[in-house]
Formats: sequence, C-alpha cells, structure tokens
Amino acid sequence: MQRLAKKWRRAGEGIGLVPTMGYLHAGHLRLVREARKRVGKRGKVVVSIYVNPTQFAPTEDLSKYPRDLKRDLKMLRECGVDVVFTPEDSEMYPDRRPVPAGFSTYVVEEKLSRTMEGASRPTHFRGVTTIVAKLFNIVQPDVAVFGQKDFQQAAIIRRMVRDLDFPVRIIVAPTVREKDGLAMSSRNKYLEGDLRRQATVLRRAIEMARATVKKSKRIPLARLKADVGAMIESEPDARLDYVEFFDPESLVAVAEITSGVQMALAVFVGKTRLIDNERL
Ligand code: PAJ
Repeated sequence: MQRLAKKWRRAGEGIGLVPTMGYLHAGHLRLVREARKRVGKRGKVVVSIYVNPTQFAPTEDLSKYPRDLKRDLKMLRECGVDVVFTPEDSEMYPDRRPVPAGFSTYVVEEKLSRTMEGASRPTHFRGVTTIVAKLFNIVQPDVAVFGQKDFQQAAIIRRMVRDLDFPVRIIVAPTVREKDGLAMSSRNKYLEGDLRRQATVLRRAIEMARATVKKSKRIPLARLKADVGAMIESEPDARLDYVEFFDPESLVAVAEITSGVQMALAVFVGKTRLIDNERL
C-alpha cells in the first residue's frame, strides 16, 4: 500500500483516505463521496477496513464486532473506490501479544481524550490515534475524511495532525441517520426487537435539549442533565453512561447551556453502547 501510495504521489495524483472498521453503512459511504469530491475524478480514494484491536478494552466487543468483507467490497465497488486496504493484525501489530515484543510505540493525545469517550474507555483513543497515524504513514493521504458521529474522535485526530505536523487535511462529514433519527452505526446490528426502538432515545434526548435551548436562552446545566437522564431512564433497557455539553472547539465543558453548545451522550441500550452528538 505504501509503495502504491508513493507511486501515486510521484505521478501527482491526490490521495483521499477514509479509515473504517468495516460493516459499512450509508454513513461510511457519505465519507467516501466526500473523499472523492476532494481529490477529483483523477485522484485516488482509499478506504481502509481494519477492526483495530488496540482501541478495544479487553472487556469490549472486539471479537464479536460485526464483519462482512464481501458485502463491504461490493458496496465500495459500487461507489468507485480505487483501493480497499484490509491489513491483518500480524501486519499492523506484529507480535504485540502476549508481550509487546514486536510493537511498542503509541501516539497519545493527552488533553481532549481525557473526557467523555476517553473517561469511559481509558485506552480507546490511544488505539485510535496510533492506528490513524499508522494509516496516514502507509496511505500518505492529502485528505482524510471522518464522521461527525464520532465528534471527539475527529477533534482528537485534528489535534494530532496539528501537533505532529502530519501533511494531511482533515474533513469532517455530517452524521447520516436512519429515518427515525437513529445515527447509523455498525453496532446497530446488535439491537434486536424492542431495543431498536428504544435506541431512538439518544436522538430524542438531543431534540429535547434543542427545543429547551430554543425556548429559553440560558439553561442551568444540572437541570438539562437531569432531564436528559430521566428521558433515557424512561426506556426500560436504556442506561445513561454520560451526557456532556461543551465548546465544540476546545471540548471544554460549559457551565451554562446556550445555542451553539455541542451536546454528546453515550447510552447503553441493552448491552450495546451507542453514542450521538449534535450542535444545539
Ligand atoms: P468506524 O466506526 O467504522 O467509523 C469509520 C468512520 O465513519 C468514522 O470517521 C466515523 O465517524 C464515521 N461514521 C460512523 N457512523 C457514521 C454516521 N452515521 N454518519 C457519518 N459518519 C459516520 O471510527 C472508526 O471506525 C475507527 O475509530 C477508526 C477511525 C477507523 C480507527 O480505527
């Protein structure tokens, strides 16, 4: 992949990268379209599919993370992708287990990754920044496209690129949703029976917060957090992990909620952990 990327670069062809963990849906394809738009017809669009073990904690769903490479490849062929990069664990992390003999270097962002997803999943972002840095070095993209669905992830990647001078432009594409408002996610596959309906509570909580902000100019944080909590808990199988209101640039939590504040939440629906976020 790196040899091919170098060849493309020498020929002056722009490269766009969309990193994914596969089990693709319309949200991923939206990123692919964005990459194509950025590099043009003659440029190269690379999609990576790799379920990155270092961003999963031992207790998380790595082994049962949904996979269907055949279906993914068909979808990507239909959207005119140039290369699908599907490395193996043995290539990305040689001899990492049981002791990190063959792999021992990580990229760690130390500020934006402390809150929200980073607080709930302490080693998650170290895995994300490390694999994305590796993908940037392998694919050598001019632009890389990420989804707003993972708002904090996108902010951390932007920070990493700035801090470590990666020569790549980061684009963030809007969240693609199902008809009923549920943000598309590979993990939605886990939602069986009534859990699928209950999962719309993330979006409903965001809408409720939006409506509240529209009605009254300044809302105390504690009150809105309590209202969101109550709404989530009203679903029998939903449990709030966190809800935060913060400045979209710095990710610093705000004391008072006004329009323009970013809202993000994580909710367990049954055993499945879902996230969503929007600007209020
Ligand atoms: P994955 O969850 O497969 O998501 C890949 C990309 O698709 C991410 O940038 C994510 O934000 C975006 N995405 C997911 N659902 C979306 C939706 N409904 N609308 C728009 N974009 C959406 O995020 C990862 O993989 C990994 O952490 C990765 C960056 C690949 C590193 O391993």
